[in-house]
Amino acid sequence: MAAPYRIYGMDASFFTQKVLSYFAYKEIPTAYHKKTVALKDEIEKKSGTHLIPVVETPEGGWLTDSTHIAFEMDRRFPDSLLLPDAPLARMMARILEDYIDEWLTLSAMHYRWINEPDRSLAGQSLARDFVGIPQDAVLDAQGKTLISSARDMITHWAMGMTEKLDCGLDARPEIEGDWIRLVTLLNQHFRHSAFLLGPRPCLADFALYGAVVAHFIFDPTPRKVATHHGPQLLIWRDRMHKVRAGSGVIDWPVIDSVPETLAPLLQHIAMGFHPYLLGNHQALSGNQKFVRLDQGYGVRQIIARQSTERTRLETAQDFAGFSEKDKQAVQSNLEPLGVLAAYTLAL
Ligand SMILES: N[C@@H](CCC(=O)N[C@@H](CS)C(=O)NCC(=O)O)C(=O)O
Repeated sequence: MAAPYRIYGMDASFFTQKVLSYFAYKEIPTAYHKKTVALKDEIEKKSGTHLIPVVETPEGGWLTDSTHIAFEMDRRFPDSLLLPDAPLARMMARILEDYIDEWLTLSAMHYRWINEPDRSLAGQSLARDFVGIPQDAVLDAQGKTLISSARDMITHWAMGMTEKLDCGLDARPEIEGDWIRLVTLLNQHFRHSAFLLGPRPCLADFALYGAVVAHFIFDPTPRKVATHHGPQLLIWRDRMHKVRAGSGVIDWPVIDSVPETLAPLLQHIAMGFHPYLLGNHQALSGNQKFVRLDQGYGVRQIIARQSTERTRLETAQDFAGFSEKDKQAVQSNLEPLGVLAAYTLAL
């Protein structure tokens, strides 16, 4: 059997579940390891990042960042590409993935850390992975002490992040209203479409799957919303869980206009995330530390993030590489929905 790709991450991690799911879809030989405290220093030294997940290739190289890892896996396993080449479908997939990776993470942090039942469940799970105690192992007194101090440390870190991202209690009406609307829009879309772009999953589906399984249906509070407003989202989750590229990957559908149920989802992204995306670009260009946003719920001050700007630029560069004819076709479809402006700033 071929040597596996080693994925180091944690169960209750958004990006770990995203990467695990597209490795499973592409049927890549994989060994999944928890990034425990015992392995932490060595992994961080070798991979060059403290973020999870990271992937060690069979030849001993290290890959980081779920989007970059996906591109590398597409290069190595081109029979099951995660992104379509057709310009409109490709841009929609990238816009959706950017939103899920860079904005939905704030909602995920909010729900996980502001309510005690969510905080406690997730804290336990992350602490067990960190300490290296299996999720279902019965804890003795020493185990309980270890888990409790790891949980306190993780919770302390998470509360600091929640503050920096201004996604704590003050942002509750905005973030929780947003989650209900998103679930409703996804429910409507998945009633008509097996995956985000039709019959075949794309990278944005795997990003959403990571978010859903690691956070939004793992954490009890957002799960209630998903169960109530999003039965189709749960059916899609089951479909994603099982989907494999297999020997016969379905062709990408021909998409020459925005599907009816995807248009409101893209507008939702334009109204919620893109003011931050544009503000983040301006803040970083002007050496400002924070992005100030007021979307009708009062001002939020969210830390400016280089990683989000890098993601924006990579998607913008993809668009810039299209032919003039393809650019026009994408523009005529996506500009009216408000999702292209952030990707057509001067590069
Ligand atoms: N852009 C990175 C993000 C990775 C990331 O933020 N991972 C989270 C866990 S889901 C993490 O390691 N957080 C720790 C931190 O931010 O310090 C990716 O796509 O892989």
